[in-house]
Formats: sequence, structure tokens, C-alpha cells
Amino acid sequence: MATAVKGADYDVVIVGAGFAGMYMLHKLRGLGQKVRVIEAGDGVGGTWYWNRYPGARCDVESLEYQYAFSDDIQKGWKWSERYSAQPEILRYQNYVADKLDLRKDITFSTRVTSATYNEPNALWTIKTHKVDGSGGDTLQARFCIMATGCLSAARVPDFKGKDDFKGPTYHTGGWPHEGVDFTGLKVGVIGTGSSGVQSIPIIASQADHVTVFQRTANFTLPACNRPLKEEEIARSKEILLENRQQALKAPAGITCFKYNKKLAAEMLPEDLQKELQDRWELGGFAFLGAFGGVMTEKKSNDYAADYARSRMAASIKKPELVEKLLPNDHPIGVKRLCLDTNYLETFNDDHVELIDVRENPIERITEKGIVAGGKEYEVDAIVFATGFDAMTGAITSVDIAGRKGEKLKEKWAAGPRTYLGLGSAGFPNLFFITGPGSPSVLTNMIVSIEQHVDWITDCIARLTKGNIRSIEANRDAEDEWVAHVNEVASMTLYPQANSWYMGANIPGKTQVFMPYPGGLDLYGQKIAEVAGADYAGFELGA
Ligand code: N01
Repeated sequence: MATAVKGADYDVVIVGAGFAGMYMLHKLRGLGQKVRVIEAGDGVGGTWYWNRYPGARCDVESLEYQYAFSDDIQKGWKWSERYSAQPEILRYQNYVADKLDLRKDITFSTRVTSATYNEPNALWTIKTHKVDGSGGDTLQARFCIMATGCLSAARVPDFKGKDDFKGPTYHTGGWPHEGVDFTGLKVGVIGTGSSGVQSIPIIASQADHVTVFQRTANFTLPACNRPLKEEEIARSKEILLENRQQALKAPAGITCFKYNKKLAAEMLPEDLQKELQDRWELGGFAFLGAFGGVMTEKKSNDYAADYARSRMAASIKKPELVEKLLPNDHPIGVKRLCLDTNYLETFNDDHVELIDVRENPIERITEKGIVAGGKEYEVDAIVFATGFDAMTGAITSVDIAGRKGEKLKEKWAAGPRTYLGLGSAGFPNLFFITGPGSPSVLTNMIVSIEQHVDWITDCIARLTKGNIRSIEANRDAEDEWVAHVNEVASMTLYPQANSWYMGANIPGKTQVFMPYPGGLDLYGQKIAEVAGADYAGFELGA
């Protein structure tokens, strides 16, 4: 059994047992580190543990949305559909946890409430609290790793009267494990991002009446989900490792489609149409790779957006809804695209009603329902598909204090400041997996997670071998990186939408583009160079 660094309970405490925390635990065990994972849920899974809403499904293809670090793990698992549904992904995570015997090093049903760095002994003091209120613990560790996920701090907007409603309310990001049966009910759904787009058709298939409150119409692309064929599953097993190497060289960590490098302006109109049509019919995010410049050049973006709107319009049978359901206030792709299975068609049914809350703002929630535009919509249940305090919320919900008691939350008040999305100056030995300032949510998360976990593992191995007590991002290097992330973002169309990428969904949150939009491939080269130069831009302390 591993023993911890002198004076500490553990070498490493990891916060979160989703895909990131699970793999991090496995890798650090391999280094002989003494590790403890603290997880708020009563099982592994992270995002896929919490987001059990009807219709929850991954928007990255199953054959790419899986770990690639172990041939044994991949050979023992078989995905059933092109895009996996939440229960199958959670089963996969439990299969991995069994296979690697991970649970014995995970403390479940427990939240980390604070993490405080002690300069004299270079240790983190980590306080935890049982979610049932039955007490907590205090742990000392050399390293603290936030594997808290980018979309895990679920958020219900502060609607006036939100506690007055007498019926049940649900947030898509904290769905009851036993499921919800909406049969015979009148349901109000607020929010039409990915979670709303996925859940509304299923809720509508059960409920008597559904009232959807939409603030922004989103671009939806057809998912074209289908069962996987035996031969593609077999082939994927042969090429997974090689494929992952290719994914690491791709901007979004995805290999199932290729980006056309030609700009729209360089293509003949008929070729342009054909490219868009082929990709639309293929389904998924391939559409955004139809030609170069879609995310940087308004004209190219307009071609793609116009085509998407024309195809979306064809699914909407009620003329009065066409304008409402078609997105017109932002370029395509700058808010996370939603993959659609029957979403727009759901509004063709008479028992599904759309309320545009820009025209008719939500005024309050009452005992019986939701008041918008002066009218009360009576409902039996309310579903909040209202999203997350993305990228930073789960990190800053822990009271993190670094050198000289500096609070991370205060440091990040004007936007997150990290070096490479991996560490933050003033907070030695604190790592983020897929933190703000890294490509994270703009990529296949599993590829980004493996990339970060491997990097952090090598870093901890180097520090341990060299008897180095601490590593800390240098402020100048951090300032340069933050400026670089902003500069790259300003060359794209991303800042042109009120998106959660920008923090715009949270009133009062500073609006700054949080993920790194320069591509996973270039980013991977950068972090490899930094490691190769003995962690250039970080200070190593004896
Ligand atoms: O959350 P969102 P989500 N009044 O923030 C609306 C990933 N994910 O849970 O757009 C009225 O996207 C808000 O309106 P607006 C994926 O990365 C992946 O759906 O801000 N409405 C919006 O319509 C995704 O992007 C998968 O104007 C309010 C909605 O609520 C991310 O998680 C599945 C409001 C929130 O949409 C988050 O998706 C699910 C207010 N006060 C999620 N506040 C897949 O893999 C917010 N809204 C497929």
C-alpha cells in the first residue's frame, strides 16, 4: 500500500469521480501515489451520473467517446448506438470502475467544501462534508486536482416566486434516479439548449400538454442516431489506439469527419450546396466542417447558417412558429450546437406550445405555474433546462485559498486566469483537468481529459523523482496565456453570442471567452513543449 508524503494523509486528493477523476486515480496509482477521490454523488460518472433527464445522450459518437488508454477496457465493451444514451455511458463508467477496482479509493456522497494551501509545509488542507449532513473530514495532501467537470454546477435562474410552486420541479442536471413519468400531466419546460432539445420530445411523448419557454432559438443539427453495425464495432476495436493518436492531432479531438480546408468563397455554389447537404444528411457536427472559415468569417458562417435554417424550416409545419424556432440572432456554432432527434417536429403537435420569453418575459413563478407576458400558464410540473455555471462554477464553489490566503474565487472575479488551463499563479500544486483556458468543451472531452491526465501524471512523476515540493504557474506566463486565449477568441465569431462559453448565461458573471479556441492539436504541442522545457512558465520549488 502506498504511503503518503511525510505529514500528509495522501499524496493527492482528486475532486470528482467522472471520466477525469477516474482516469486520474488510475494513473496516479500507477505512479505509486497515495490517492483519495472525493465525490458528491453516490456513484461514479460525473456528468453522466447527474444528467439522467429523458433523452440525455452524448453528442460525440460513441466509438470516439470512450477511454483509449487501455486495450483491455475497450475490448471488453461494446457500444450499441452511434450516439450513446446516458444509461449506457453510465454503465460503461461503472464497468471501468469495476475493472480497475477504483471505488475503494473514492469517498462517495461527500463534497469538498474548502482547500487551503499551507506554505510552510507545502500541503493542501482539504475539508469535506457528507451530503446528508452527517459530518465531514479534514485531509492533508501534497496535490489537489480539480476533476470537477466543465458543466456540473447546475443552475436555476433566480425567478421571482420560484419556491411558491406547489408541484414538483426538476433540473435536467440533477434528475431523480428513479425517473419521472409525465403521463397525463401539464408540464412547463424552461430552456431550449442541448438539454431542452433532447428532453422536450420525450416529455411531450408522455405529457398531456407541454409549454416550452424559449429565450433563444438554437441551431439544431440532425443527430441521425442509429444502431451501430457489427462490422463498424469490430473495426473500431482494431483502430481505437491509432485513432486516438489522430484525434490528438485534430482541432476538436474528433476523427469521424474531416474538415474541408477550402473557404466558402473558393468553392463553386453547387459544390458548396452539395458539401452542406452531404454533411447535413450525415448528421452530427460534421456540418460545421463543410468549409474553412465557418467559425472565423461571417460570410462563410452565413452560408452554413442559411442552409441550416432552410433545413430546419422544412421540419416546422406551423407557419406561425417558423420565425420563432429559427435562430436569427447569432452565427451558427458560436453557441453549442444541439443534436436533434424530433425536436422541431415536436412543435407540430397541438399539445406542445411555444412561448417566446423575449416577447413575453417570464415575470414570476406562482403556486400553479409560470407567468409570462402577463399570462399565467398553469402546469403540474416544471422542468428547468436552464444550464450550468459553466467552466468555473464547480471550481469556485469550493472555497480555495492559495498563497497568503488569496481566494481563487476573488482572483477569477473578472474571468478565470490560468496558465494553459492547468494551474493558476498563487495556487501551487493545484491542477485543473480541462480547466478554463484549455480547449475542453470545444473538443471531444474524453480526448482532452486523457491529454490533461497524462500531462499531470508526467508532471507529478517529475516532481516526485526530483524531490520537488511544489509547482506553480508563473504570473507572467499566465498573463501571456490569458492574453493569447482572448486574442485567439477575438479572431473568431464566438464572442458574438450570449453563450455559456462567455459566461453570459449567469447574471453578473464577467463575460470573457473561457475555453481555448486555438485547437486541441496546437494546444497539445504547446503543453508538450512546456513539459519538455522542464515545465517552462511554472516555478518549481524545492
Ligand atoms: O444548458 P444551456 P444545457 N429565462 O445553457 C435558457 C452540454 N450538454 O443544459 O440561450 C429563460 O445550453 C437559455 O436561454 P439563452 C452541452 O455542451 C451536452 O441545455 O441563454 N431562459 C437556454 O435556452 C451544452 O451546451 C449534451 O437565451 C433561460 C437554456 O436555458 C451544455 O451541456 C446534452 C434563462 C440553457 O441552455 C449546456 O446545455 C446536454 C432565463 N432566466 C448538455 N436562463 C449532449 O451531449 C437560461 N435560460 C448532447
